[in-house]
Amino acid sequence: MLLASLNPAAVAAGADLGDAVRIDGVSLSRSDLVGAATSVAERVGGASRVAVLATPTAATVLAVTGCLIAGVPVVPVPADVGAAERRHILADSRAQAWLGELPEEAEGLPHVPVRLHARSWHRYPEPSPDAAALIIYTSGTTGPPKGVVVSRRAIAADIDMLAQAWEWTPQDTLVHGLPLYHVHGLVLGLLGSLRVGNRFVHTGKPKPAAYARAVRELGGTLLFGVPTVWSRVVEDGDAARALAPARLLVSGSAALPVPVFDGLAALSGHRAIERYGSTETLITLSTFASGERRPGWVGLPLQGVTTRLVADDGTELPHDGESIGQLHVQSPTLFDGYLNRPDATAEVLGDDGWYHTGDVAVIDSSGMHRIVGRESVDLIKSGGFRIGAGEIETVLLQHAGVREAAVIGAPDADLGQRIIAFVVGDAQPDELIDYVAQQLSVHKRPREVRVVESLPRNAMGKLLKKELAQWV
Ligand code: MLC
Ligand code: AMP
Repeated sequence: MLLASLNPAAVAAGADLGDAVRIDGVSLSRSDLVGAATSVAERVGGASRVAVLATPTAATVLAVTGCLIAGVPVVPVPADVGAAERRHILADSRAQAWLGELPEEAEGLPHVPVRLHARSWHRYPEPSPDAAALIIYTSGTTGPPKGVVVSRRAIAADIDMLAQAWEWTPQDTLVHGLPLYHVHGLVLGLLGSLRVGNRFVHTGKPKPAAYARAVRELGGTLLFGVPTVWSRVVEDGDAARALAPARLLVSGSAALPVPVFDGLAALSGHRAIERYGSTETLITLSTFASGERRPGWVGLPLQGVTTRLVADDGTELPHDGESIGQLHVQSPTLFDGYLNRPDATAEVLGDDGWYHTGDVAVIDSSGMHRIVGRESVDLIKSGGFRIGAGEIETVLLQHAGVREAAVIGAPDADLGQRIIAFVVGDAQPDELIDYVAQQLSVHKRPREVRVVESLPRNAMGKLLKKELAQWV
């Protein structure tokens, strides 16, 4: 059973000890979760796909849980989604309804509300492990986001692998304040907790003081954050020191800078666990609760995962801690393809079952991995969000005041990378930042727009992004 801790028989037999989920001022026991989510399942059962505006609320928790009980694939929609991205996700996924919260514009879809106090004790048969659980939209280097089809089997396998690596048990209290529309917050944080059976606390926003409070007042033991969160925790020394009683601090979704690792260790006494993955593979590498934690390195393959390093000419490179190559992964947690995009799937998933991550890495003789960077400069990670430069350029070019646009990710101490757009035209920078926030998602907006006379191009007219990066 995917959400093993919600097994109705176990809940009825008294496994329901206190609150299982705390979010947005609402506490739900395991029996509340089963009753209310099964009531959701009754209302969506039979749908082929539903969209959930994934705000950090109890409605989102119950919507996703209800769909997983009924075997209805969920399309999580970013809580801060803009108009063009929302239309794309709905059209591409062919979601049949909005379940839970309604966005500003429903785009003509019917609405199925989530009722927090409704209860149903109907028992659903467990859907096939091969069935799709989630379709998560994620950015590529060009074009609009693609829907990554994630099976129930992949999710269950990943959580089990991580539970083993992190010695994660029902006695843990997992704390995070991350979005519930990506792998980190939704799959690992929420679904992980509902599978393992630990208490789950969502802090709303991942503010350092909120993490400190969750440890102090709620006994948080297992804390998740993207590097930006940990860097802000280190900046706030009191919050960092308050995390000392926790069991594990886990960082992922982007590279954890060594000074942040060191700062956390000095202030909280915790050497953070790093782990690495993607929407397409879920989490495949991690350091272990009982093993070495090496700053700047993301860890070893989880059980069942194999990796290889491949050179540009296709030959395999040695695991010598120095050779840099493209990282390929084989894992029971791989996605089932991009929805409606067999072409794009074939580009990253070989016939031999190896997924080409697009990341460049080294592996040492003990199997420890270091992520060196990405193959493409057009895939940006900002605050742990994956954002395609092409996606933003396309939107900017739709603005009447923009003739040319080029987007890069510049190094940023807080966000890892900061999105900067260079435009040729007569629009105002603030107006363009707002325009992207309204069309895509607020978190995809450029943090800076520079209006320039012309963009650097070679003799063929090709944009020279490396040169642009040097302008910053
Ligand atoms: C600012 N705001 C605007 C705006 N400018 N709103 C509208 N229009 C504009 N032009 C508002 C925002 O709405 C928000 O309001 C506030 O300003 C701050 O927003 P922000 O600047 O974007 O937040 P910031 O503090 O920079 O965010 C940092 C962060 C965030 C760490 C909280 O980046 C984050 O949550 N990252 C997590 C990403 C993640 O989970 N990735 C996992 C991918 S899965 P308000 O009111 O909302 O505060 C994956 C797999 C794996 O990668 O390995 O895990
Ligand atoms: P996403 O699909 O949003 O999960 O983004 C996946 C990408 O995030 C990976 O391909 C990496 O580029 C990056 N990533 C995730 N975790 C880490 C990590 N621990 N260190 C460095 N990069 C990471």
